[in-house]
Amino acid sequence: MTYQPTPEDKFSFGLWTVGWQGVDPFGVATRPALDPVESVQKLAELGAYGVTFHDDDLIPFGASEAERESHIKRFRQALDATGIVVPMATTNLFTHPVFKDGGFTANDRDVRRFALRKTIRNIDLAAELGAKTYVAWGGREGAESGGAKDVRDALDRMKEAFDLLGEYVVEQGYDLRFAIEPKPNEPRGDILLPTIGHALAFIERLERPEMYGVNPEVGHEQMAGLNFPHGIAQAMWAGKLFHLDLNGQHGTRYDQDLRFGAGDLRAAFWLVDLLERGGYEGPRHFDFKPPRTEDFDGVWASAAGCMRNYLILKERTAAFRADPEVQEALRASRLDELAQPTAAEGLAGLLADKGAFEEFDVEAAAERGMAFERLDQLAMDHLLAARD
Ligand SMILES: [Mn+2]
Repeated sequence: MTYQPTPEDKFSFGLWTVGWQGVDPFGVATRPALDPVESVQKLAELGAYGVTFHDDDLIPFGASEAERESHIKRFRQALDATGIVVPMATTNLFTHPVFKDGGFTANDRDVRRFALRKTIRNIDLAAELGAKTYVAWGGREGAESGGAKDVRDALDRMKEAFDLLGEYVVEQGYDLRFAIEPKPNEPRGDILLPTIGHALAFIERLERPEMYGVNPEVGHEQMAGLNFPHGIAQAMWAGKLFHLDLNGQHGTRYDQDLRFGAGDLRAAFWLVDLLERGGYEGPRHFDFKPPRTEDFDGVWASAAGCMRNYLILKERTAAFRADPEVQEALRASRLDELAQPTAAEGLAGLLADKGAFEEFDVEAAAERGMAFERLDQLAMDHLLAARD
């Protein structure tokens, strides 16, 4: 295996990932700005298929109409020349100081109206460039103190914003769906819709719930101490995994945005297993930050590493599933039984079945081992390539 990515692997990167200059709360930039055109060319060389962007990644905030057109034109030429596509776009509602208290849920009504218009403007561009998914990460939608935000009012405003955006997309006839990106904190002390579960529940309160799904990020769920593959599985089960952000994170600390495969490698193994077995057909999108220790060689090594690690894990999980000993171990752990309905014959049948209760040998069932440890060690052996 060479682990050489091709466009068929559907790997995509945000312009803001490889273009991150290394500005953090304690230090200034360690790398110069990267021209989006160069990013597109380099990502194409590395074997990626797509690039994504916030409006401000492509067109500097406050640019004139003429400047805007020229940035878009150059970008479009790079896309055409390389065959790189734009599967997703999103809005920056967090960098400019006007968004210090949020966009869709800012207490200032005029800021909320500006945020909606800024989003709508970039939705037009996203549709023009062929994007099918519009991501919304509300990084500044939150608070640092209890009295500062009436969360129920803020959720009303969040719903209002998404309903208006959905109405706009329907009116324009765009083939575009929204993906809400949860995050528990950072930059706000507490962010609204902090986890996949919160976002899934919120979506069901919208006027057109079918237009909205989630864009979960590995590190964001892990910052909340949650099991990312479990969250992804529930999003898939709900038909709501519209997009996802792959990266790496070491547990509950600041948002590390390490390259995919760094951080919790076992979670990454089970995630790739789930995506590849579960029929996820969307982009494998990387939202990471090449550490500020790196020069541009390190940036591209980091981007290549994201894709390489995905392909290695894809191979490792396929080998795990194909191994006859694993299949036997899965049966020993009764995964096939979990896939069977508990009472296919219906409630009456369950109530009439003495074997289910009156004559059930509770003690014998309690004594049965589940054989999960053997199964998990087989997974470890495959992950570490110790069974080849
Ligand atoms: Mn992140």
